[in-house]
Amino acid sequence: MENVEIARILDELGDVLEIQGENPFRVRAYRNAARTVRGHGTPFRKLVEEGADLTGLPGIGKEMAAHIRELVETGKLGRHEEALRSIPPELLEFLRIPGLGPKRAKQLWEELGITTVAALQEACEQGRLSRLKGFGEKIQKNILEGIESYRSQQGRFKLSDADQYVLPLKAYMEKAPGVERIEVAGSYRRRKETVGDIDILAVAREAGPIMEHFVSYPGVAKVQSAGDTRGTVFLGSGLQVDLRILPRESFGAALAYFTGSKEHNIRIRRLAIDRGLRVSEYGVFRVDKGEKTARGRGRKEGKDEADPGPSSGRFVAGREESEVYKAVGLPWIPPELREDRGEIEAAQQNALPHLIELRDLRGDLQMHSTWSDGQNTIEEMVVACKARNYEYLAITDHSKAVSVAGGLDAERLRKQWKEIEKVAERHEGIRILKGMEIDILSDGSLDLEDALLEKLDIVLVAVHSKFNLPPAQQTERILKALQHPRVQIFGHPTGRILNRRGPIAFDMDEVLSCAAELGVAMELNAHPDRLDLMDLHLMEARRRGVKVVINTDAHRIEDLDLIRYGVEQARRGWLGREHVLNTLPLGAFLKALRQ
Ligand code: DGT
Ligand code: CA
Ligand code: CA
Ligand code: ZN
Repeated sequence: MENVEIARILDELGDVLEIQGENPFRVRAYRNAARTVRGHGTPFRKLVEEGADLTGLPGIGKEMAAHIRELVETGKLGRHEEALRSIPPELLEFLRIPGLGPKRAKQLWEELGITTVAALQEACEQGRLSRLKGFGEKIQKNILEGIESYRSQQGRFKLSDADQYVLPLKAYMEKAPGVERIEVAGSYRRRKETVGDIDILAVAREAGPIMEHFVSYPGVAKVQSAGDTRGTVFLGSGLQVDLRILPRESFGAALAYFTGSKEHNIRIRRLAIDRGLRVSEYGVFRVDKGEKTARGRGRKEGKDEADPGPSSGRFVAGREESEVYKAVGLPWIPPELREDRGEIEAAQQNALPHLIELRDLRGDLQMHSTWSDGQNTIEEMVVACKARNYEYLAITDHSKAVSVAGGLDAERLRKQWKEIEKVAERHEGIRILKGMEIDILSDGSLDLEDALLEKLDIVLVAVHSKFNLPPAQQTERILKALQHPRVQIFGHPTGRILNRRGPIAFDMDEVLSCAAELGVAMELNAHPDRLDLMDLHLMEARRRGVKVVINTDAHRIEDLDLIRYGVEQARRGWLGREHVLNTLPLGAFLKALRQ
C-alpha cells in the first residue's frame, strides 16, 4: 500500500469521525497523521517492513503507528471499516460537494434525514434547507452548483447504458483486421451496477491496424491517445473507452488484471508473492533468486536496462485466466465476485458459491399491465412470459394511492381478477397469479383492505411516497408493513433510482432481520435503474437467510428481458439458486412464500 492510500484512509476516517461529532482533537490527529504520511519521502510500507519506529515522526503517535502498520500488513484498517459502517454510505460523498463540510453533512443527516446526494439536491430545489440553522438561500444555491460539478466529475454510467454502447462497439472491434479475440474487462465484466469507463482487450499479432480501426469507430467523439498498445477514446455520450492490445500468451493475465477489481488484484498479487511469483498484466512469472518481486525491479540479461521489462522472470502462465488463478493455488473465480468481499478465502477453501443463472428462473412476480401504468394488456404480458418459458407470473398493478400510475381501487381490482380468470382460460401451461403492488402508506398501513388482501395470490408491498421520513420513523413504517400477516414480498426496498434518487434512509439490518423472522421475501428489482436490493444488501440477506425474489417490474413486454440485470446483481450478491424463490417450480414456490 502506497503512502497516498494510507493517507486517504486516515483522512477518510477523520471525516467519518467528524461527521459523527467526535472530539475535534481526535479528528485533527487523523488529519495530521495523514498529512505526514502523504508528504513523506519514503514509502511507509518499507518503514514498516524494516520495523522502523514510526512514533518519532510528526503527528504519529502510538495509535497512528498501529493503524499504519495494520494498513501496510493487511491492506485494510478495521477501525476505518467499522467507522464506515456507522454512517449512511453516501454521506461521505457530501464532503466532496463544494460548499459542504462535515458539520453541514451531519446537520443534514440528523435534522433532515438527508443521506444521499439525490435527496440533498431535491431538498435544495424545494428550499427545504433554509429550515436549518446556518443554511441561507445563498448556501442552498451553492450546494446545488456544487452537486452539479460533483456529478459531472462522477459521471458513472448505468450498466444498461454501458451495454448500449459496448455491444455494438465490441461487434465492430471483432471485425478489425487481424484481430484474434476481443473481450471487455473492468467493472463492466464484473457487472457492477454502474461503470466509470470501458476496458477493452484485443489479441492480435499486429497492433497498428487494430488501433486505427478503433479510433475510426463512428461513435468516437474524441481520441485522447492512440499508442502502440493502448489507446483511449471518448464516445459521444462522454463514455471513455480504453483499448489494450496484447500478445496471445498474455491474454489471460491481462483479462484477469484488467477485470479487477483493484482490491481483488491486490490480494492475488500478494498470494503470488508468497509463492515466489509475480503477477502482472503480462503473465505470471517465477521470480529469480535474489530478485525483488516489485514490478520493474528485476533485471535480466539482454533486456533493456532502463526498462527491466514487463516480463522479467520466467513466464509460467498467462494464456488463459484460469491458469493465472491456478498459479496462485485458486480455482477460477467468477468476475462478479471479484471485489475482495471474501471470494479469495472462499476459493482457498474450495467453497465458492454456485451462482444463480438466468435459466434457473421460472417466473416473474412483479409486472404491470394496462390496468395501471403498464403498456401491454394482461394477455400480452402472459403470452410474453410463456415465450420466455416461465411457469408462472404475477400481475401486480398499483394500488389506489399511486393515482398518477392509475392505481386500482377495490372495484377495479375485482374487475381485473375477472379478466385474469378469462385470460387464464385461454392460456394453459402457465399460472397467472393475482398480485398487487400495494403501497405502504406513511403510517405503515397498507393501501388495500384486509378482505381483498386475503384473496390475492401475491402480496407485494412497496414505498412510493414520503421518502424523506427520519430514518427511525421510516424503519418503523416499513417494519409495521412487513408485520402485516398477508405481506409476502417487499418490493424495491430502498426505492433508489440510479443516478437520480438515492436509497431511502432506514435501518436495513433491522428490516432484514425482521424479514428473516417473518419469512417475508425481499425483492431484487432487476430494472437496471433500480437494482434494488443492491449487491451488498443481497450478501447480507443471504447471510441472514432472507429469501429473495428477482422481478423485472416490467411495464411493457420488452422489460421482461431486463431480468438478466437482476441475475447479474444476484451473482454479485453471492446468491445461488437456493436463495431465490422464483427458481422453484410453481407448487414449491407457493409453499415457500410466507403463508
Ligand atoms: P470503473 O471503470 O471505475 O467502473 O472500474 P474498473 O474496475 O473498471 O477500473 P478501471 O477502469 O480503472 O481499471 C480496470 C481494471 O484495471 C481494474 O478493475 C483493476 C485494474 N487496475 C487498474 N489500475 C490498477 C492499479 O493501480 N492496481 C491494480 N492492482 N489494478 C489496477
Ligand atoms: Ca473501467
Ligand atoms: Ca479504464
Ligand atoms: Zn413500485
